[in-house]
Amino acid sequence: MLTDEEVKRYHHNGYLVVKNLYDKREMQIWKEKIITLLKAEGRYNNPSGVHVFFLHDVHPYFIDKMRDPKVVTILKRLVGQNLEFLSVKAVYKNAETRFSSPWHQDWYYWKGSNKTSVWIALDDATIDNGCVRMVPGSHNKIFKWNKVDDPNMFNRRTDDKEIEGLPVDALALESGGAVFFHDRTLHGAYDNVTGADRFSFIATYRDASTKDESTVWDNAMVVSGVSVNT
Ligand SMILES: O=C(O)CCC(=O)C(=O)O
Repeated sequence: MLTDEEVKRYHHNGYLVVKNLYDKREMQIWKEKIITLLKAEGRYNNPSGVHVFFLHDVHPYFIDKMRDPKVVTILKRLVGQNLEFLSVKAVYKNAETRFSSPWHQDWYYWKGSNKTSVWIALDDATIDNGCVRMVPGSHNKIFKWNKVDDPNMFNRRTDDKEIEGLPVDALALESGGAVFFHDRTLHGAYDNVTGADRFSFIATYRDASTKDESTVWDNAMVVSGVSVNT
């Protein structure tokens, strides 16, 4: 259960780190399952190191994880009593996918109502192997962004020069740790200069009591309360 201080910090910074949300051994199981799923879909060698699983494609094992009270209880405190799960993204950086994830606000990709995502460390994430970094307070505005031709799937991004002079928090986290973040929080990840695995799993939810005009998702799973969208 979050303290009032943590909830306040989330609203102030646009993100909240929750260490040890999951057990390290459990993260190894998730990672092995994700590798099996990606291999089965022929996605494991995808040079982008990114794959989105929409609801119809999420394995029942992970459906249960996405509605686990462990994560839903926190989201209810941060977002509200009515919640829908939308999709989950595997980001698998390794010796072949070493590049940094560029600065962006997730909202560029989906628009509509605001969403909240949970970035989960499946491996220990450090500055050297590409942990995420966030600009605290950036969720209070939409930053300038460009559409670029990026085979690695990050084709909507904010130029590095927009970040100059802003505070940047590097979120090194041991596996099992999580970052809850607003979809306007400006974020990216460092290069993976170690070449070792740095896997993350990013689950996205929305406030189900707010009508969402986004066209990215055909369906959603209510994980708490009722929805005006489904
Ligand atoms: O490298 C990462 O894990 C961050 C990826 C990311 O920011 C995103 O997919 O929105």
